[in-house]
Amino acid sequence: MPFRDKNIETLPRDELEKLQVKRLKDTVARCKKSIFYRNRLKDIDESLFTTPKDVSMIPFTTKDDLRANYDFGLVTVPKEEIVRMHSSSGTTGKATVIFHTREDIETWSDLVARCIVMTGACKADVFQNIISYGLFTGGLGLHYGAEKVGMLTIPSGAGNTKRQIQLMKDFNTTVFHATPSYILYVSEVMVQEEFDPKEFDLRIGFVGAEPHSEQTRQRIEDIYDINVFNSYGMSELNGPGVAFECEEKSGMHLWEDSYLLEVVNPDTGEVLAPGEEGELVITTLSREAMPILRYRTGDLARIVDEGDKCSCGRTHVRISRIKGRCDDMLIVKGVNLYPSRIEEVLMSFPEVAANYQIVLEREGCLDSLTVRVELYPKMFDGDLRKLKKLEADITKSIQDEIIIRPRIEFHEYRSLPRSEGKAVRVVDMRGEI
Ligand code: DLL
Repeated sequence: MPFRDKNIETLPRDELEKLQVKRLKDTVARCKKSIFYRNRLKDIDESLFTTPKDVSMIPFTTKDDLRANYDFGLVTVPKEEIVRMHSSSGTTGKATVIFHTREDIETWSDLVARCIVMTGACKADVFQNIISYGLFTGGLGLHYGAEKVGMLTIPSGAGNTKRQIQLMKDFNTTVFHATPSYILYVSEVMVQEEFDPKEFDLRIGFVGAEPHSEQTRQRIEDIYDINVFNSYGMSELNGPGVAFECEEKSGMHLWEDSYLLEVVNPDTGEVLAPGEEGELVITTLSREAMPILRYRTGDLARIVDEGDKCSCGRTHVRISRIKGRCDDMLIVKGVNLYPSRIEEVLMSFPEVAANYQIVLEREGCLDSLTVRVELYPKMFDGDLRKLKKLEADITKSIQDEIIIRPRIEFHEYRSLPRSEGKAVRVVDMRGEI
């Protein structure tokens, strides 16, 4: 079983918690140097902390706090110490900015390198980083980690799909990093260009940055005949490298020497017991320029290990696949639903291609839900009965899952919009009531 830093990755839980308490105290003391936290933490005496749970004495930090303190309000070092800025993608409002010192970049790259090694990828691999570079953290985040591991790193970025395929062929790429939706699109273009996605030298894929179901992972694995690992992170917490799957693929290990995890009820903020699903709240434990305390990530998941050690030997907590964001929850005809549940159903039908859209409209005073589904070309052979049956089967399976009866609209293969980065799955045209 490969490790990048075996001592820390397999540190016994009691020692890991001691380390967390020490780093939490240091982080709170450091935060008090920032304009934003100075006031907020004036009644907190971190020297009294004895367990990681004491973090719950500290108030939450939200995305709105980051926006309100744009640009340097959370920074704890002189400006000359800052070497890098990143920004969140701003899919849910104004972007937020994050700053790093040289040491922060080192720590972040080490965390990413750990993730890479944990999947079995190594120095001998050729790594194609098929994700945006720039303010988005996916590109540079993985890039620095991959170079630490010593992989031949191809910074191909997102887009220009035919060139991506050419690079894969010419340089015998063995590992890629991409959003799941884009790498599925790449496979479609391969087929169009008369390549078989299985004929490449690929053996491992890292996918993340957007919600995706287990079924979608399996599709990518089957199409390319590779192993695919889920990667979770967000710019406010560096970017990728927060949590990643190991070879066991039974949850993503969240690096607890650098991140302190709580799962809370998104409505009340109450801390939940291990195993309960809620919003991930994360405190950075090893950041210099811009440490963040109890950050409300907006992401919904649960702790999956409840004290069992992973067979890989790592002691760091495992979290489930991200179910969606609290603000992704759709309320349709009064029923709460997450798009990921519809995706799970769709991807269990082999006739259905990987790209889909959920469209919400208002008809009179009622909501309507339409699922636009792409079908593989072989389904359009003039056999209407076959299509009708498929429509009825998908409608029933979705209704069984989410209660609401959807309208299913079939579209030709590769006709729905594609994205090179995060896919946009929901089109809500209901407007304000
Ligand atoms: O998406 C960082 C990243 C890049 C992670 C590459 C993994 C790979 P942001 O643009 O700030 O950062 O968006 C963060 O994306 O709060 C989640 O809602 C979502 N997200 C990230 N990874 C996953 C994942 C990057 N594996 C937001 N599964 C997060 C589901 C994910 N959602």
